[in-house]
Amino acid sequence: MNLVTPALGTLEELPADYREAMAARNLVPLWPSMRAFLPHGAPRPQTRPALWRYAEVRPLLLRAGELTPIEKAERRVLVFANPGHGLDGLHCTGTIYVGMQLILPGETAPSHRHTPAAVRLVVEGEGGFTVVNGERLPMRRGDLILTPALQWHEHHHAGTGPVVWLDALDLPLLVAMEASYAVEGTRQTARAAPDASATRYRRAGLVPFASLGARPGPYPLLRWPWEEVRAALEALADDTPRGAAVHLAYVNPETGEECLPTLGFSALMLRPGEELALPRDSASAVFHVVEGRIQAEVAGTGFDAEDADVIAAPAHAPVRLANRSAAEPAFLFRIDDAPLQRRIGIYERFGA
Ligand code: GTQ
Repeated sequence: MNLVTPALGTLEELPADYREAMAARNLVPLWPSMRAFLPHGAPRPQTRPALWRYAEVRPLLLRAGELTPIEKAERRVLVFANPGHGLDGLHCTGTIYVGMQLILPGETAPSHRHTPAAVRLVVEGEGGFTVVNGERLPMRRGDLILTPALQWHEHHHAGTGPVVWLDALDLPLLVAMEASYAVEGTRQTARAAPDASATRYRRAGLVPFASLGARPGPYPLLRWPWEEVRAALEALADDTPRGAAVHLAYVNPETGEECLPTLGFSALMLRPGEELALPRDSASAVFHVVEGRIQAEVAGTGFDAEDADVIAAPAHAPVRLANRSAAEPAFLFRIDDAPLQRRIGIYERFGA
């Protein structure tokens, strides 16, 4: 059935005295804004398909290292501002904040905690590490590191040369909730032990025996080393027909659910020359090339991307990916807001 709804009344067609009487009492008629707030059929995202090239970001980030000492920055980050949202709102998509952070040898980004949750994906450099609630988490290229909501975290650099990583936070969401704030802390004492990815959660399918009786806190694992993720993708590729997605989700090893309640993380492998249409869904997403050269088409806009580039995809946008190399695999990291959408009951996956 095709419903035909009439055009709705506008503000202009209302008498001026009536509009003024409303405005003076902090009242606004709904109907002139009805369609903007509840568009028919599908959302109308402000977020635009967009690409940030690491080759362009890197020199500007390194220059920030010369211009702004860490004490003057606290976090030395260049934020990827989606052009559909303007430069001030710090949106990469409607819900996802993304930036790239630089730390130089000997520097410390001091301890703090905040209501937005964060994830890091290491882009380059050796010797960086993050401490989360006393756990020392080495930062090697491609590693994923969580700093969940309200967990103390600080970043250090004990090596040489710049260390750069991608930050993704659910910040726009917390800002919309008027719930975003941070607390400063003192330097944490980091335990010398290896992190849980090398000890309690060394292997998928095995958890500490004691977990069966009483589960540990909500964030038992905070670091996923890239070498493990890459090897898992390659093994999965051997058992996946070409054209079907080689796609792994990062999950909480105790619950099997997404790592964070708001944002989801996953890694994709494209075999040489492979093309893939991702199932279209209601989530917004950000793609980061970990390795390789890809062609992406987001809601009809094409991008050529390579190592460390970032692409924003609005909610509901169809995404196609292709590996531009006929010889080498390509690896992508995806951040999406599907976990939040699932929790509030609005996540949808659409047919081709
Ligand atoms: O490293 O704690 O990109 O607090 C933005 C806010 C990174 C961080 C960001 C932050 C951090």
